[in-house]
Amino acid sequence: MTSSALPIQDYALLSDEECDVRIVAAKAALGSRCVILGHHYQRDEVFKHADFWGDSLKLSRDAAEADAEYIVFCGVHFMAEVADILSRPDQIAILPDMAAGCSMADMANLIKVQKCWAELAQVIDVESSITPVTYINSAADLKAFCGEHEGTVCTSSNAQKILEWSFSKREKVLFFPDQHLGRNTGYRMGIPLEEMVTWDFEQPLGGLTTKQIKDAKIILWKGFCSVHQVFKPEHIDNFLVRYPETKVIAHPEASFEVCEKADYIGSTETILKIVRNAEPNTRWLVATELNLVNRLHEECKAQGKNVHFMSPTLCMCSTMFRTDPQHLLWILENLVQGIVVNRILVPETIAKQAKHALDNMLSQFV
Ligand code: CIZ
Ligand code: SF4
Repeated sequence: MTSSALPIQDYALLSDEECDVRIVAAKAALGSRCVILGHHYQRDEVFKHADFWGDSLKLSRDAAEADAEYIVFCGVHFMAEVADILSRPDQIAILPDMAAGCSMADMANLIKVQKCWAELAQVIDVESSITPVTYINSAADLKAFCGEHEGTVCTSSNAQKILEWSFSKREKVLFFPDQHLGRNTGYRMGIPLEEMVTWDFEQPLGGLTTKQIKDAKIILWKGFCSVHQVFKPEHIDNFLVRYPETKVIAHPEASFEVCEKADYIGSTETILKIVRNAEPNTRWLVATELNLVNRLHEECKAQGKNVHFMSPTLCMCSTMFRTDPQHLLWILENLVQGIVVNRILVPETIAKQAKHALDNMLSQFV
C-alpha cells in the first residue's frame, strides 16, 4: 500500500477510453466494498459505470441500504451530504470532484436564512406559524435549520405531499431555495399566486410589506436553477407549430409560465416513467437537463418515440458535468490503495438536526 494519495494531475491527460478500462479493473478489485451512484443528470461516460441510477433521494436510500464501505456519489455536493447523513457511521461518502456544487443550492445560505427568519419574526410568531421546508438541493446546514425548527425537506417527487404535511403543522411555509418548485406545487394545490410571495434576500424584509407577509401562505425564496430557467414558453409554442401532436413535460424547477403550458409536470423519476410507459410512436418535448433527455431518447427510439430537449440552445448542468471519468478513476484507484480522497463528512451536530428534517420527510412515505 502507498501512504500518500495518487495525485489528480496524473489522471488529467488520460483518454476516456483508457479511464474506462481502468475504472472496470478498479471496480473489480474493490468488489462489494464500493458502490457507485449515478444521478440522472450525469454524463454517459460516468453514468455507465454506476451500480445504481436515480434521483438524489432514491440514490441516498440505495446507499444507506447497500453494504458497501465506500459510497462514490456521481452527482453534486448536497447529494453526497445526504448520503453521508443517511448512511451508517461506518460508511464513507465520496464526491469525485469537490467543485461539483449546485448553483441553485448556493442561492440560499444559513446566514441569509437566519436573517430572513429573524425578520419574519418581527412581523409574525414564526415558531407557531411557519414550517420551514428546504428542497433537497440545499446545504446540510439548511436542512439542519429545518430540523431545528420542526420543518422538513422535500424533493421534486414529493413536494405536494410535504407541503400538505407542513400545512397540517402550521399555517404558513417558508420554502427555499427554489421559488419555482414551491410556486408550481403550491398553485396545483389550489393556492392562489397572490398568496405565494417571493422573498428577495437582497432586500430588507425580503422586499415585502408586513401585510403581504401576514396574508401569505407560502413565502418563496428567490432562488432558481440556472439550467431550468433557459426553458421559455415560446419554445413550446414554436415546437407545437411544427409538431402539434407533441406532449410536453416540464420539471417543476422550470418557470410557472413553462409549467402552465406543459401537459405534465414531474421530477426526473416521473419524466422517465411517463415517457417509458407512453404509447409507441409518440413525440415528447422535455424541459429538464440535457443528458437525461438524450439518454431517454436513445432508450425509447426503438419504440418510435421521439424525445426532444425543450431549448433550441444546448444547456447542460455544468456542475453535474464536472464529474468526468478521470476524477472517477482517481477516486477508485486511491480506494484500491486504501486511501480515501474527497470524503464528504457532515459535522455531527449538523448531521443530527439535518437527519431530523430528513426523517420528517421520510416518515411520510413509509
Ligand atoms: O432530486 C433530484 O435528484 C433532483 C435534483 C431532481 C429530480 O427531479 O430528481
Ligand atoms: Fe442544481 Fe440545476 Fe444543476 Fe440540478 S440542474 S444540480 S438544480 S444547477
